[in-house]
Amino acid sequence: MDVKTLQKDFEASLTDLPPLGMDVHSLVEDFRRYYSHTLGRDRHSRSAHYAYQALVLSIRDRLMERWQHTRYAYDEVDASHAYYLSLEFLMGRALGNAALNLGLDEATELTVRCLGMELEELAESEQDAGLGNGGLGRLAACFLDSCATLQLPVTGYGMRYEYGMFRQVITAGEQIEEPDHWLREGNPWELERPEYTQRVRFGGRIEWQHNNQGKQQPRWVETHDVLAVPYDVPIPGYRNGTVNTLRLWQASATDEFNLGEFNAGFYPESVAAKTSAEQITLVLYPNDASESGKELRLRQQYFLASASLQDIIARWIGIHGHDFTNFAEKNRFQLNDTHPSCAVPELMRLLMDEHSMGWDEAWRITSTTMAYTNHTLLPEALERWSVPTFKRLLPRLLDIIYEINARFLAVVAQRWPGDIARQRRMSIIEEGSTPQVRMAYLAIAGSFSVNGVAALHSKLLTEGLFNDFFALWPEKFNNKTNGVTPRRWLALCNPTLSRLITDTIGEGWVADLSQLTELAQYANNPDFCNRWQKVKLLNKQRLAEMVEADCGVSFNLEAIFDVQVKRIHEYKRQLLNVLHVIHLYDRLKRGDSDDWTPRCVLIGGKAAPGYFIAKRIIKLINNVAAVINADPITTDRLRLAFLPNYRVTTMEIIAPGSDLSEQVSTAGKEASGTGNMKFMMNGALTIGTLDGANIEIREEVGEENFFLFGMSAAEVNVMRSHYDPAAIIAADEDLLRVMQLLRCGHFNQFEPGIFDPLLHAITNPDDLWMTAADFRSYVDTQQRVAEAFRDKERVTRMSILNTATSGRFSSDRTISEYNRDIWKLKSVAPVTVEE
Ligand code: 26W
Repeated sequence: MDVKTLQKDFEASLTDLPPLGMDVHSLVEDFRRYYSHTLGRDRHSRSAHYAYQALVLSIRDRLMERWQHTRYAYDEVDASHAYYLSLEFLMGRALGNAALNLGLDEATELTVRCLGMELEELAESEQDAGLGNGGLGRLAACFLDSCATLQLPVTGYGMRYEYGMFRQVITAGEQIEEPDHWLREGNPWELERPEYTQRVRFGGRIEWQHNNQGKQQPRWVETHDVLAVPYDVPIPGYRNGTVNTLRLWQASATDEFNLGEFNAGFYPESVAAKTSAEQITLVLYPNDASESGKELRLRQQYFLASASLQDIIARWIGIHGHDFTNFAEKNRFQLNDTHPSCAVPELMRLLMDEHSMGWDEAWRITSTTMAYTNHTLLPEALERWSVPTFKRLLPRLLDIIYEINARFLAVVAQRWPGDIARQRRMSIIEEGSTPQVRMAYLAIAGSFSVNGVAALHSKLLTEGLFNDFFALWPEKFNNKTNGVTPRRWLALCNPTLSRLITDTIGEGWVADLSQLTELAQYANNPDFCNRWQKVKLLNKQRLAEMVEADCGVSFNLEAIFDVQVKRIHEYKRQLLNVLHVIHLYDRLKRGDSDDWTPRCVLIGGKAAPGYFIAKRIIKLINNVAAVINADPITTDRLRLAFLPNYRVTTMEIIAPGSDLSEQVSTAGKEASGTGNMKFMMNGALTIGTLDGANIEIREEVGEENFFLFGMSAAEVNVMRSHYDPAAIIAADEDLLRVMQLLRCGHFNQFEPGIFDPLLHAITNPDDLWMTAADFRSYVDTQQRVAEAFRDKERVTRMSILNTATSGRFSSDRTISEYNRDIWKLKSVAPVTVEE
């Protein structure tokens, strides 16, 4: 055959490759080839690790086909696109999810069995992609799954941190952080795309020049440049042929870094500068809800915003040339909190300085494409950057921010003439000894949409934190109650319950979770209830095995599995939970144990490494656990365990095996919560305050199926001025006894004084979280929980109704609302790969 013919055949076959088989035989065939030919293993080197690699490569090929077809389909109709900009994507493992969404789950199971292995064993080879702290990062991951499932042209843009969320090890009851080098053994799920590398500039200064029209044009010179290299991760929709993209940027030094120093003979110094450039994507900041103001963090934020926008603009120009007329119509940027909000001034800069647009046109585009989601009301989490730091790192951006602010304050002055106090309050630049850029205000001024993440949260934003802005632009503000993906958080993590549900109402619920309401009619069906209980027991067993292995504590399967897993923070009140456990222990000790309901309490979560009180709370949980678990009086009646290194993968075991979900934050502090939704979907009952999405959960399931306690957000605010924890403790015998046990060092016999900071926090009249105030109501409500659990039929019915009414908390619903109200994208179905 001559070369020409070969070439033609090759070209044709590239665009028209025969589809890969989706049956077991094709999968086994590919698996075998990858295992022996690609990875060079044989039956003597049988290892879970290489089997995992071979399996991923086989599945990945099937993703690739659909990925290409999805891109073609979007290009074909020149689809409008949304971009989800986030410093965090907490993806967890990909294998099970890819197999499920591609419809390869059964074929995968069988393939692995052919080798005499179990899928679970192989899956353990995969490290969690822990590129996030908590709720905000996991929400981003759930959203991507829903966008692909709804066939929306949405791309995630994030950071390829070399070290993700730290690994938490517990030593002598204390948290130790270990680096999470998750990429050590390679990441078969990513595809490096060096051809789309972008250049991001830092530092330098601005030079003003006349351009050929005689206009002053800025030049950003003497910059220190860093390359941004994209790695693409496929995001498969649920059995619909769509595969979207998560594009993660990695920092890489330019080749000409520090030429000056090279020439001056400082070779090692200049090679060292490479490290400083590449530091940008070295590590995820492990702070959740408190802002640290570190310069490297600002570098990360700008790096993400700039690389992503340049990438998007380059693609635009590739298709439309330099005509930006329809750019605003075709593009939407969703800012996941203020972290990527440099995107506002950066888009202005790119349009004006690099694409010669005037201010007004650039502002029209920016302010009609940006949308901002707020995830917290805590004032300490609101990001500000010092003006001097900003100026040194991003001088041109700061100029643009000042201009945005000047124009914005003119609007404020026009609306409220002479109201200087209000101008000062609303200014994007906070005056003071060191002036600060208020990133939330910048994001609001630059966006056409601002949303909170649960009804209460959105209401509190407009009444409090952002009230001035709400008065100015009420039309911008809206609510989008969070959701979680039912693929990972029910279908994948709870196969036994999924089978029962599908047997009962069909399989439509996976892509349309509202169908779960059909389960309600079986809540009184004895046969169904029986099966429901059996499933729960199996899942409790799985959870108990993990607790035994990771904590060395044995959980009694007859007991209530009472679980609180989330980041450790004072506002989330793990302390309140511990006080209750100590109270139960005290009751056993004093013989108040008639009609006792056995209870196993599990707490897990990471503390920010610099958050002293949170780390001390972990220590308290572990010390209390050690004392009560060792006391024979608690045998089969009470257990407490702290689960180390809580992450996405452990939640996949926890949610299905839990009876009771602890959502006990001080009302008005938890923006939404999403763990609460995962528990509900899997049939756990909730004990919770009127906070975040708990309110909406209770509305859906009905108050008789939800254990409500504590003050409302309004009551919390009223009590603030006259809060007297000492009086509350003195008047409550149970709480007094708990405090006495703590004070006398019952849980720290050989570590005197270590819990004094916690005791002080509880008894402080300025305690923002008002732990003592809700103790009575919490303990009484836990007593009602215990009574309910003595009636098996009743709790089974309640459990079924929780799952049945959880449809609203699918992220498919949330994303449909984002799309209806903010993005307005059309869904696009790719040509399906022939099977
Ligand atoms: C600057 C440091 C920093 C880092 C993270 C500040 C703030 C954050 C986020 C607010 C942390 C976070 O994850 N927030 C959570 O977002 C979830 C998704 O919307 C909500 O469900 C949680 O209630 C909220 O705490």
